[in-house]
Amino acid sequence: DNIRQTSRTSVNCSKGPPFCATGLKKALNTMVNPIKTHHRILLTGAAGGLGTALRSRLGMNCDVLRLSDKVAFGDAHDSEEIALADLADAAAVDAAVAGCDAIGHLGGISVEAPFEAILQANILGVYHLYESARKHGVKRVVFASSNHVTGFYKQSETITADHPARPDSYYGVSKAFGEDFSRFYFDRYGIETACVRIGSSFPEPKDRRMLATWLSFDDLHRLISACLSTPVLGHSIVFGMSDNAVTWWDNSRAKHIGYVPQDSSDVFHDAVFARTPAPDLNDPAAIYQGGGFVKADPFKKA
Ligand code: NAI
Ligand code: 15L
Repeated sequence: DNIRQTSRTSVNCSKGPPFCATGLKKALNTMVNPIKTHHRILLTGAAGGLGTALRSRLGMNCDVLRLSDKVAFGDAHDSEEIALADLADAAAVDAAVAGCDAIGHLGGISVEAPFEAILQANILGVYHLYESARKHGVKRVVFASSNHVTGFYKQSETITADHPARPDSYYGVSKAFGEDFSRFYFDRYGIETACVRIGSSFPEPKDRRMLATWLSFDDLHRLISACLSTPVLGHSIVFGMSDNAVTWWDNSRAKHIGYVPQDSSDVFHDAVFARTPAPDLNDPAAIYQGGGFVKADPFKKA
């Protein structure tokens, strides 16, 4: 009944669709002010670290930025709306999604945690979000996936979006679920999603591993803007990283998005090396891309 009849393909292909990265697209991507592509964008996880960083930036992409989280975080500024919602609450999520034409889904548990908590926020939460998107006709979602979908690849390996998932945690499994779930909603209902496997997005890299995984806040915004504005997004997987000298990820399957990072962890290299000890090369946290997540204990009381 609601199956899209048009032929849709995954666009994680090296050639990309006809509209893929052109010089013009790249130029738009690197502009300070990205193009306004949407009327009302919903940003979940708005009270979190990345939500806070994006709040001041994503307003450029839309007329109205609707901010959602399960915790209160103050009042709406100009051109903002606030819609508090626990992602585990289907009705609250539905109310937050209604009236939006794109979603940046950053809400949820962002570290390893007991499975029951992950289940509510990250698994049921994704289901509620996409169901609401389907009901309300939202056509494009940027999903904050994570490098922990592939955290059990070694740091000596370079992977593309075509490598099978190797989650390193319940958390990583939940992000792999989100990637598969969004793939299903693309194939079945035509909702386009960029699954952004964010590396480590913080003001600065905190340790040596993050020199490879770092994504600046400005590059995160550039990447999300590119995902929102590219003519054909399809269902895409893209690694969220800045232009770091050392990297474990190959984004050649996401060229159609036209993301061109402008920042690099390289400027922090010497300072990070000076303040952090050399890693024990037998430590799983130094062997695998997921770092400490590969040995995190979800059963340990905080
Ligand atoms: P964060 O933990 O600072 O923010 C997550 C937000 O989600 C919080 O404000 C929290 O209140 C909210 N939240 C948690 N459970 C919820 C629920 N049941 N209902 C509604 N809201 C809920 O995390 P951060 O760093 O801002 O990350 C944002 C997103 O990006 C997360 O999905 C995370 O998994 C993903 N990500 C972040 C990375 C990073 O380096 N910061 C790396 C990879 C992925
Ligand atoms: C993530 O997925 C987490 O949300 C973030 O807090 C960092 O730990 C990041 O990965 C990382 O791998 O550095």
